[in-house]
Amino acid sequence: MYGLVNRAVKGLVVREFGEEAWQRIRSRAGLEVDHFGRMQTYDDAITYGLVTAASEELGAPVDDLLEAFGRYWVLYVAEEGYGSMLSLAGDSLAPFLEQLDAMHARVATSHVEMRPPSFVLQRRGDHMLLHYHSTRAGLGAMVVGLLHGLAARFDEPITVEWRRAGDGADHDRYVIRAAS
Ligand code: 1MF
Repeated sequence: MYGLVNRAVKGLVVREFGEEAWQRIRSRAGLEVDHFGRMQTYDDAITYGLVTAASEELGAPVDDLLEAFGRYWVLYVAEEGYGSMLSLAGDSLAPFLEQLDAMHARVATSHVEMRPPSFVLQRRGDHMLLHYHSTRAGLGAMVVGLLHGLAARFDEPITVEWRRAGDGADHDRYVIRAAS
């Protein structure tokens, strides 16, 4: 994944747990360097290794960390120069999600090594159903966080029910409802 992702992992750990925790996690993950180039691509194993090490070091389930990461990502990329891209993509949840593949396609035209996920949104009366397809395994909890991060950005409270791949579908799905 692009270094931007590993930088965000570091940013979240440092913000929530401090620089020392980050150094322990980095060393547990076996990483010798403490710098990730934004536009450089890194083996996915580095990102997974960081999340696993963080889970062990902090005694927190991987899925909790992935969800926190998803929330953080929305803030992080907005501060790292992608705020106008997010703004152009929509100012409420449903339109934003409906054009997420188009946004990723635009980012991928200049960053050819990107392997973006794909999201399909179905509007269904009192709720929405989001389908998530990815080339990567094990990241479903992150999407829960991404949705809550977007909901906070749009000031649009929601509940999210994660339906993991299995019974009836080969991919993760999310039932999104307005909350009050
Ligand atoms: O393949 C990749 O390297 C990759 C990196 C980030 C693929 C996707 C993403 C973004 N995505 C992260 C989880 C992917 C999990 C998966 O593969 O199943 C989050 C997508 C997302 C969902 C909801 C709301 C917003 C979202 O993201 C917005 C976004 C997406 C991509 C970027 C920024 C914001 C981005 C921009 C530049 C990148 C990499 C990602 O690379 C750079 C950075 C600086 C200079 C040059 C290239």
